[in-house]
Amino acid sequence: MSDQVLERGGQRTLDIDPGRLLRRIAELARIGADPATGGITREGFSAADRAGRAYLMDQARTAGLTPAVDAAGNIVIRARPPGSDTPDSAERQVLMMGSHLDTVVNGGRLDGAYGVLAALEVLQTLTDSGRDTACEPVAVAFANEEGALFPQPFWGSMAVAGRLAALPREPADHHQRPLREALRLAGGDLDALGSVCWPAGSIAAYLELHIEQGPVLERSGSRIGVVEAITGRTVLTLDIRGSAGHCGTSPMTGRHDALTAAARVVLATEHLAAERRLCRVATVGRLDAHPNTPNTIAGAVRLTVDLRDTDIWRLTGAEQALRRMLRTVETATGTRIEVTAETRSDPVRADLRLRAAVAHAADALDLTHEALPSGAGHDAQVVADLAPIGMIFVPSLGGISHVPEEDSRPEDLVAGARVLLRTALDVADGTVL
Ligand code: HGY
Ligand code: MN
Ligand code: MN
Repeated sequence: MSDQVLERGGQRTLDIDPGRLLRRIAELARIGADPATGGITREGFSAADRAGRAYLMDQARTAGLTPAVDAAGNIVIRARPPGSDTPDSAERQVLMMGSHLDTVVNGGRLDGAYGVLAALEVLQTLTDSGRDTACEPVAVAFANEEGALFPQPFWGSMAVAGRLAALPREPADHHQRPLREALRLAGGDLDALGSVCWPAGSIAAYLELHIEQGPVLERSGSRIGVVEAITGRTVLTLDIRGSAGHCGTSPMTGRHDALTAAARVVLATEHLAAERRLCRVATVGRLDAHPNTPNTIAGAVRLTVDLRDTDIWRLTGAEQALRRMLRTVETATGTRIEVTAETRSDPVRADLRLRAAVAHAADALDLTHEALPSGAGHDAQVVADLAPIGMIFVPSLGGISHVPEEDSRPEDLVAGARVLLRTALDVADGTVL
């Protein structure tokens, strides 16, 4: 039962149901799992992602909660059907908790999924307890946070924050398949994105529980991470257009080889961060060549650039340096390079009051904790447009993530969810903000 009590120094408080949380994490991890690699692939708006979303909504209904899908494909889970609130409760602000269900390709079972299932567990625990709270707790699974198939990362949280009003182009996946149908199959509607935006002031706070995905907590031995800031992130899609041709009959001079142009871009992107240190990290993670045939000169290449830094001016400067470099590559290779900004997410700082609440909750649970920045991006940095944000980390074994070996100790997963519950209780009771 979720209303187990947790005795802590004599104090009796509400507790989650650890077995139920760990069971759901294990069940969800089977969806999109590749037995050959042990990795999980549930790219945003893919069939596997839809299966993971269906699992979450089934669990919510079985728990007596009400899941709903908004036009961007976000899953919003409430204790009662929308509109069924009593007049006074209808005015209540929301305490939003959540993360994302979609994964990278061949990724891990915890990135995103842990935070969503912990949010569900906390919502279920609070609802079952029958407590009246000043804020209405809500659990959210943001759609397509990773941008693994449709390369607009933070898609769902950007819609909630009203950032998708003017789409740079008709969203399509890396194979040019339009998003419209995939979004519809997930319950969304590309023509109704404006309805997804939450009104200013409607969210009292947003809390996201997540694995650290880095080595800091494991090395220090702290059980809980109190996130102080989230890195800024710029994700660009580059379309390089050259001239395809026969690789045997085309002389080396006069070629407009899109793949050699791409190679220059890949190495120059690494150079921006590794040698020139213009930003903290710079990565080309995906590259699709066309026609991608051994004996044909590539006529077109699409690749992604991911730049990160905690300083917005360094991030901006790195992007400008990249764009200057692209002009040089165009001239040297006779290709044209078109740049689309998929997302520019500023670095954000967590709310000091929420940081203090997370630290207080960890103390109450006798859990050691430390403040640390996040090198990973999170929906929280977009929701920060609308509300104060707080993030809670638990240690990642080996400090690795986005790989099948991504893992955390069960006791840490439970501890993190307990900190989320205790923090949510304080925020929902109106004693924090
Ligand atoms: O890329 C990131 O930092 C996150 O995993 N989406
Ligand atoms: Mn991730
Ligand atoms: Mn994540």
